[in-house]
Amino acid sequence: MLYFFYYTRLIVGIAVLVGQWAFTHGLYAQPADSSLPHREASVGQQIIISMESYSFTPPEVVVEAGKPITLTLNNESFLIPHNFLLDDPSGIRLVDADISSGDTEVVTLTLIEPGIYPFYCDKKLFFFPSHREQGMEGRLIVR
Ligand SMILES: [Cu+2]
Repeated sequence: MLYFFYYTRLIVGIAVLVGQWAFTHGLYAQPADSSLPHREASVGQQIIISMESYSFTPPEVVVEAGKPITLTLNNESFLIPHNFLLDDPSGIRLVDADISSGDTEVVTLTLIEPGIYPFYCDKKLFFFPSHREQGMEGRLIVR
């Protein structure tokens, strides 16, 4: 399978903050049909995912195959580190990003193959269940 992906790491940069501001103020292009059930952007596929204890919001994201995707991952938990692990449909790890409490990471990638790509956080404290086992998982649906 042919995957083209690259990984950009920004440490709570001003660019991210400006990007979030622009997103929340509607400066990015919106899909023509706003009744779509999933968060989709027609240009650049800008997706913001909040990481909480223990969930991702939104837990399901639909994107288009072959077009760049920018994932802005915000760890909104207090004192709890999370990670964002994205696998392809066959289980090959594509993204492994550690995100400290209060931090933001931006990941850019392009997924060529349609399918369901699970994402989750596998952090775990001592004998407690992993964050994924506590519900911290979601899926990226590539069409
Ligand atoms: Cu976690």
